[in-house]
Amino acid sequence: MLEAESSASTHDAVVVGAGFAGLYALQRLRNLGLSTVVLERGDDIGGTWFWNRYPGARCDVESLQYSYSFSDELQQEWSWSERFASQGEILRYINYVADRFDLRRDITLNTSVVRAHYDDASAMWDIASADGRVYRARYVVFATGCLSVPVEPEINGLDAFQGRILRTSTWPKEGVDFAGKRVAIIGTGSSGIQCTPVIAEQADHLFVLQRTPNYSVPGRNQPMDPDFESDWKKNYREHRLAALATRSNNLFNAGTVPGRQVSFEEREREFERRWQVGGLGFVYAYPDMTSDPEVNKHATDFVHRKIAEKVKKPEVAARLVPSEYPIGGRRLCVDNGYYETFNRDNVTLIDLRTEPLLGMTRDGFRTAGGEHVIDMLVLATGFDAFTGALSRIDVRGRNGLSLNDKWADGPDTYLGICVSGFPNLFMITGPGSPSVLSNVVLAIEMHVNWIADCVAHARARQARVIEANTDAEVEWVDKVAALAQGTLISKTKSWYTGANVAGKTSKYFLYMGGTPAYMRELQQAGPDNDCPGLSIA
Ligand code: NA7
Repeated sequence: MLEAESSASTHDAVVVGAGFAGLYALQRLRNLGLSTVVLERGDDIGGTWFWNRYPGARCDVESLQYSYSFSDELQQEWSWSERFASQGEILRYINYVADRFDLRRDITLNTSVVRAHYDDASAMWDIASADGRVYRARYVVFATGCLSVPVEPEINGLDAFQGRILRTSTWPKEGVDFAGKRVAIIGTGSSGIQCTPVIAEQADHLFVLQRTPNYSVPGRNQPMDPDFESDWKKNYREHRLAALATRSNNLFNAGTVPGRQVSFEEREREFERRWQVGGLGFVYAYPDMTSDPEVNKHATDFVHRKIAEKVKKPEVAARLVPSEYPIGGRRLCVDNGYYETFNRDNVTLIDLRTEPLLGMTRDGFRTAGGEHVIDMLVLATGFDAFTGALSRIDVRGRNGLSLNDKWADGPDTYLGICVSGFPNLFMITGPGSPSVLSNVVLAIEMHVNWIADCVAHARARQARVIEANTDAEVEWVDKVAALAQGTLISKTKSWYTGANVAGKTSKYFLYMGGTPAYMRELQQAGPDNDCPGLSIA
């Protein structure tokens, strides 16, 4: 029991997080008639798009797809200005949605949730913030994001550095002036790859400290074509349904004929065509891109050649070519001029594999090759994905069971939404669901709709408790593991497998069966079938 419980404010539901997921959860739960409050640690809404405001931040899903589908009026009235929306435009969109659906009145900002304890007797959750406020609610919905807790890298002497340290994951709202500055960036994942070209254009000198090269395809971002947009809007519903019928609920014009069945020359033409179109569609050229070694090697070699063509100095190109893993093992990056940046005179690539980083000094950084003076250090070093946010909250279910204890060997869930022993707790895009392998806005809507339908079902039966059955959870965990078995993703070290966080249990965090199969699972597990994997009492 929490100390300030007597002064707790009581609600039907508490939603934690006011990003895409939290806002839609509020909208749906409120429409069910539930008194709902959203608690957000930031001083404004937007989640990922609130925090990651580094220069060059942009979505890698096309803007007409990376948006809510729940309201056709919204779909029709909002206009995206570019093929891939910038962070700023997505944040404006989220704010527009909050105003349009009058969501702000139920959102409490500057509220960092630190504890959520379930009380068996009342079947209620007591949720406490860092500043001691307590909220009681029947339901708690964690809309805390898959990539919301940054990893603080272990770098010797970081405290000794007298210059400015910036993090892509918590970029200053007022922006940063790089003019005349010597800058170093650590991290060459999506965040690093996106901001490198922009910082290079402004800074006096930029050092890019690369530990593992990543694969990146050109985004070929461009202003929105008004004809394309209006055509899309005329058939929005059909486009959404078509997207949901694909594995990643994303229209990439995915190829259906296996690459193995076509000639090398034909594959080469198709890779080139997709390379020119730009974006993540490159890895959807063939259904066996990541499963057939020959097709995968061809795609990998193709990108290696492209890097060598773009980067003028062969020794620099050689360092940028990923050799540790084939394409598709990690999340593919989408860039706007990343490789070309290394042709600039004011950019130096430092390969930490051959020239290890020894640490920071007062005035810069030191590698095995010597010391470099810098004014600013940018950390683009990634996130404690999937479980990071929940593991930092003291969540306790039945009989005081701690979620961290329950998940000591990995995050067992039912559908990636519920956890047995934790009644009335829901996660949106939680571990064990497709989450980041899909267009996450539609994945969020799918989860919120399922949760809302289950809550409505329970309320219609005047039930107080919705809880995943242990058997159903075990079955789900086995299914997730079986689907991941042998995949390139499961064999490659990355944040997808938890390998980027020291000591993190490497388990299967993602459902890899694709969206249509996952939707069938949700349908079978939902109220239409009387929620067979849940105890509703
Ligand atoms: P990522 O993709 O996890 O990238 C983090 C990068 O930081 C990666 O290149 C890491 O190298 C590097 N890193 C981390 N720690 C260190 C240390 N100590 N020294 C040197 N380099 C380090 O995170 P992002 O933010 O770029 O992208 C995450 C997702 O957000 C992205 O896929 C989109 O979906 C949005 P490593 O590869 O571990 O050797």
